[in-house]
Amino acid sequence: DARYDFAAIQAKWLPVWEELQPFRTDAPGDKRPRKYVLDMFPYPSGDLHMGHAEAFGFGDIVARYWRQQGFNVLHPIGWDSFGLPAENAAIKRGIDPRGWTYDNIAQQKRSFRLYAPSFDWSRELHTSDPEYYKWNQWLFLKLYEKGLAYRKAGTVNWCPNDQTVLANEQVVDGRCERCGFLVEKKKLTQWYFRVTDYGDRLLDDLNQLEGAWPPRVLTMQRNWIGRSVGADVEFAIEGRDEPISIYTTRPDTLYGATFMVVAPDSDLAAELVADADPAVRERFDDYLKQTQATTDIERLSSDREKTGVFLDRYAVNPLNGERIPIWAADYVLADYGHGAIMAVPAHDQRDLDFARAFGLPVRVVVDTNAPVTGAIPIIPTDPETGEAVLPDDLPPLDPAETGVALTGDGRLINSGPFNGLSKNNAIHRVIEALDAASIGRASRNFRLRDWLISRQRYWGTPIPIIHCETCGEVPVPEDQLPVRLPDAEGLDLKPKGTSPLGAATEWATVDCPKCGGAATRDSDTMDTFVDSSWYYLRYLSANDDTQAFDPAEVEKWAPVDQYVGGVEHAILHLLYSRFITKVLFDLGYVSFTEPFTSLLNQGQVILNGAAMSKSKGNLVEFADELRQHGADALRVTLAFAGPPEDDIDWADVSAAGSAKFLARAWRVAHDVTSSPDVEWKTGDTALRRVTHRLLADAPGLIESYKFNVVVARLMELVNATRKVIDSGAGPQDAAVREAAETVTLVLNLFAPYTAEDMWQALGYEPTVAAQTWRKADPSLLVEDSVTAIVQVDGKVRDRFEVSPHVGADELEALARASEPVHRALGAREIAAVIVRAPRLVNIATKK
Ligand code: ANZ
Ligand code: ZN
Repeated sequence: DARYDFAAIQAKWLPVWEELQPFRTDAPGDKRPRKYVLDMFPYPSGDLHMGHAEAFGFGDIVARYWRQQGFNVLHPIGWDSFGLPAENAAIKRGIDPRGWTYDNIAQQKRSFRLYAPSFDWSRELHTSDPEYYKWNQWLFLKLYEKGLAYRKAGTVNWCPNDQTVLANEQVVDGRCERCGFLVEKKKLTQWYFRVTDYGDRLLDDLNQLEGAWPPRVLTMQRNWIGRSVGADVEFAIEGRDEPISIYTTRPDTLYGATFMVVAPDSDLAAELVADADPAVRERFDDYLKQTQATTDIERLSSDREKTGVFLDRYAVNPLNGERIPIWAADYVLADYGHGAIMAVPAHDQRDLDFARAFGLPVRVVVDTNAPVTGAIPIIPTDPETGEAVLPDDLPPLDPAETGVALTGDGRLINSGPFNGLSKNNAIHRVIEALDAASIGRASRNFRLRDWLISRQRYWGTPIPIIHCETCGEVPVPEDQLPVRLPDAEGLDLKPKGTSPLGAATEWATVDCPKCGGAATRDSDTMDTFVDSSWYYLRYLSANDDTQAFDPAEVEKWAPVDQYVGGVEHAILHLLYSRFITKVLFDLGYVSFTEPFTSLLNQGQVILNGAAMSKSKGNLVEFADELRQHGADALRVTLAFAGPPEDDIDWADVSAAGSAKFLARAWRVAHDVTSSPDVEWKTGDTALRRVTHRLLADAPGLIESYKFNVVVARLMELVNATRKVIDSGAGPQDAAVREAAETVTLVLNLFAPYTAEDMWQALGYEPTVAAQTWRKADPSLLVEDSVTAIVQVDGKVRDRFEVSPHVGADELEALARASEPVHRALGAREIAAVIVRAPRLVNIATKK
């Protein structure tokens, strides 16, 4: 009498699977259609944690499911193994980041093997291997050739404590994510990828993903890209040859522009005060310092008191010739639009707050009380006479007094030839007029910035550029890739504002590939988001040392059918992958423009309502859980906890309960006594119905990520099977075997070890994972029944269950065939039969 022992089952099947390698995808001549299921690859910062268990568990359900549906499924694994945590750990302990990284990879790998996702291990990759990062460099050069990788002096986030630039995502509430120091802005020469060139496509192509990506991710992407549509307008400046361009979304309000504001930290502001008198300059310099110590979030905040300085310069309104003062104020950002605005205080709240703070004029140019076509005006009445006051007669409330800007639609006033136009018409007409006079044009802007990809760090991909005094920037010739990272030994990795690689003199000193003269390597390394932007393609040719990826393999497998990962990557990683995919499309390397056809964001594993962390001391360790409950119970618990998108509170679930369920399922398979060649179409019909319902429903449920419902249905089937085994029909019933086999096949999605062991108990060879899904028998799928009533002369004589779709003829026939009805009728003759399918048959007899 065997007992369910997860550890023994794991130890039994792991070597069998490693021998069989059932998940390799490279068999020649494999004619099956293909699916590509991908989990976001892990960062090797320690052992795997519960979040990995969850995400990889879910990905594996999908991968195993498609395999059972007859697909050749690619489900690869690798490591995102460059990056700051390794370097910081190395600095702290005085060790090599390489050793730390690869030790962690080895640990995670051991845990993965035991957890047993259906990976194709033959494609394993590590982004920190030269075999991988060589192709990062290749990609960089492709972008460089296209003008999409460039170097510029720009304002960057700078942590004064860590002495390094920070990516936008490393700045949290204006502070350094790691040390908490206030982040400063600094002008540095850095490498960028020109993502903004792709702003329109990155935004518009999101429409293709509607319904296949979580709505909130689509929204986050849209907001991050932040396309705004408006116009550039040129303002002539007194005492300056060149006009100043401003960007506005409201060219219709141009007659209401009563002053201009430039960003204090823009080149333009510096130039405008260059010749100003000393008092003005001094005030400006003070204000600039204050601005530089202010975060963008503060600068953009609407409820902050407005500050600024007058620059003692004037611009000319291009439409009405009015002379307007130019101010510098921090609510205008240097790196958006042109870093300068026309201020229209009557219709823009920020401008109004500023005008009221400094006593600048406010002029209403859109009458927001006037009805515009299509809008139904609310007509107020005069409180004294009770008569309607026509909206045209109501003067708009004066923003200068109310402090509330008029931002709504309306009709133009105080605007010369544009008076009477609605806002939208006026926008078009003003742009036309500006265009005709060559002083403005339609334009748009993105919140999205170019991607700053250089890091002054050691543990990353060296940028394949050589700086030569004669030739300038020279790309490293492709046949000299990879530019290998020098050994960390002897290098000071501590952040000090310049790249540690620069100190590796022997490494950095090279001959210029163009002129042969003395030159130096670029010492920056790439943001690791570059590595992860295209790794999904590398899996397709992971062992190919002649190219980044084989276009023929890409054609076969990509794009990814199902991507699984955390919502923390909803913006940057996905945006960068989408960008690089579009670039590769434009370069002719791939034939699609979106990398991930559908996306599942799993929730977090939390504890007692709170996120788990080492510092809080509430960490549930994956390794402990694995040891205590086994891989299968863990997977089932995660799948059963609720919809996969929701957080899982580990305090509310029971891995022990899952283990009990698994033991019950396992027991059922071991109790089956009929042989595999039973007559399938026999046995307990009620049980067969439950079996076939599950076979029919599970595909739709899995495809809509309702994994928890499938587990619940499995539990139901196990219980129903147990009942029949313990009843008179017993373990030899064919329906019992059918049910047990179905449980095994479906359980393979959630609990592969248990399922494999059950499969063997049922008399089959490994592996159950290679078995195809069984088709439901439609005749066993009758829906719920309803009760039909038969009356004879108004008295109920019989009731029986029928299908809700029963036809009138069929129902009448059933009624006429009923024994009790026969008895009630006796010798009387039927006069009329009224049928109201499916619920009622009324029989009237002749009197
Ligand atoms: C005049 C105006 C009148 C504006 C009005 C708005 C309302 P989005 O939608 O975010 O693109 N703006 C332009 N460049 C700016 C900068 N560098 N820093 C801060 N603000 C800037 O917003 C575009 C609007 O934000 C522009 O339209 C401009 O103000 C301001 F009734 O121009 B508007
Ligand atoms: Zn040269």
